[in-house]
Amino acid sequence: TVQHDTPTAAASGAGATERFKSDKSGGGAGTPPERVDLLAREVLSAVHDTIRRHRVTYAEYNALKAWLIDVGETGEWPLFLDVWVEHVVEDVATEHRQGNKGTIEGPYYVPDAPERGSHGTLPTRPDEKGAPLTWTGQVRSTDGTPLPGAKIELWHADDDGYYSQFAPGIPEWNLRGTFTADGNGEFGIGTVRPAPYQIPTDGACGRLIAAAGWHSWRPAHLHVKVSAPGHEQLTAQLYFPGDAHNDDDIASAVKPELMLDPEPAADGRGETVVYDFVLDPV
Ligand code: MBD
Ligand code: FE
Repeated sequence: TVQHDTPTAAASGAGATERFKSDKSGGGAGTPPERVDLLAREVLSAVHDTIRRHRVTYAEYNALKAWLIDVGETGEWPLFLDVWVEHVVEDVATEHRQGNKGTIEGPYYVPDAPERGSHGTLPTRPDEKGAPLTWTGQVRSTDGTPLPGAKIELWHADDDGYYSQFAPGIPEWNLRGTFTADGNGEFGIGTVRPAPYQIPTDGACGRLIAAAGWHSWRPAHLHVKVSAPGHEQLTAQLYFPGDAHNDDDIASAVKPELMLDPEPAADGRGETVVYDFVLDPV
């Protein structure tokens, strides 16, 4: 492969940064000054306390400064924040829910993936690697009412751990699609089982992981966003039992409620799984 066809942290970082700027960067505008003052002061004071408690040196301060510059230059602010911070924001934002548990969105969501109907398959390449996975389910409200027309947006990495639109050489909407629940709120999705995922190791986040002696793995996961009129949108990820990283996800995004229970398919082709969603009314 030539250089520009090789997936790099900087290229996926640039993609994630662009994506964020166009979809979400206006979201926090209008945060009142009292709130900015409070939060900024508390975060800075936590940093100051750490410096005093551990007698941080100039060498360490400069290492941090170099690293922060590097995070920006490799475009990894979305990755860094989503891996090490978003899970707490998500917990706080969804703690009141009666319906499905959710988890973090991560940096690789793209809105408006092509429609696949109520029962269909995600777009795959002819030689797509990974065991076939057939998933059926129903979307309901917390009172048990089915939600016909609910939207299920699904996206996941390929067997090499790459997401379309964030790594080179993958068709634009590969392994991304939008499904619409039928008159009973039911849906059926065919895809391939994803592989465990390693966050890019050749950027600033990878350098932090190496310097701290951590690992860079997330368990295999399917990302979803589920929405229906009059209901809170659910952002979740679904996981597979037995994955080596279910208990030590680098992004701290696994919850027991999000574990799938796949079974070998009756026709011998891969696996089938049933997983329903329950949405909270707004
Ligand atoms: C991912 O695929 C992901 O889901 C998260 C949360 C962070 C980095 C890469
Ligand atoms: Fe992911």
